[in-house]
Amino acid sequence: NAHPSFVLWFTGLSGSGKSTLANAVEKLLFEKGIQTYTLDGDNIRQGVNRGLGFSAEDRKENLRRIAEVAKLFVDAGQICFSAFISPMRKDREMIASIVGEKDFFEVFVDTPLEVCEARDVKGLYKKARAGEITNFTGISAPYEAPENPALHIQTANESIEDSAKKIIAFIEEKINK
Ligand code: GGZ
Repeated sequence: NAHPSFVLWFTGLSGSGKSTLANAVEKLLFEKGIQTYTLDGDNIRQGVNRGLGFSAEDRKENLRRIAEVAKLFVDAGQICFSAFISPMRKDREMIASIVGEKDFFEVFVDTPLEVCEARDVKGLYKKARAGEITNFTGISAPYEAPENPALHIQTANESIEDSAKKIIAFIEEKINK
């Protein structure tokens, strides 16, 4: 009854809903007896990656280390979710090659900047517009949208539950194959 292990890598702007979605999916899977682990800013940027900032170089190093950690979860037989902006295509390619192409699935949490900025849950967009935060993704730093994601989620048009169900369907398809 072992299930396959792999990484679902959520990419999208700050406030796009990456962690919220990963947590919703995690909860639904747990109810079905499938355990997952989510890497996100709360458990990574405060810990292993404390001290890294948001320059292009620091983001790359942030993501490289996270990819190595995600790979360990795959080695341990787990399903791992990873929720980081991961704005650059090149860096996501690096991640895929560290994790291993066959175990890496990109989930594009495609929430338009206007929507993320209107939500502004943490007030960061306001600060970025005021120049109090520099290098802010979508405002003063780039975001390169995935061209061919395994899953494309548009949170502006559907509920978290509906988005989560799509992701669950994708995972169950892989598990039952
Ligand atoms: C983007 C920033 C920045 C800058 C602080 N740019 O909404 P949040 O708060 O919780 O998510 C954002 C998080 C992004 O960290 P990641 O590790 O996901 O980024 S990356 O993949 O690019 O390395 C935001 C907060 O950190 N934050 N400053 N300048 N987001």
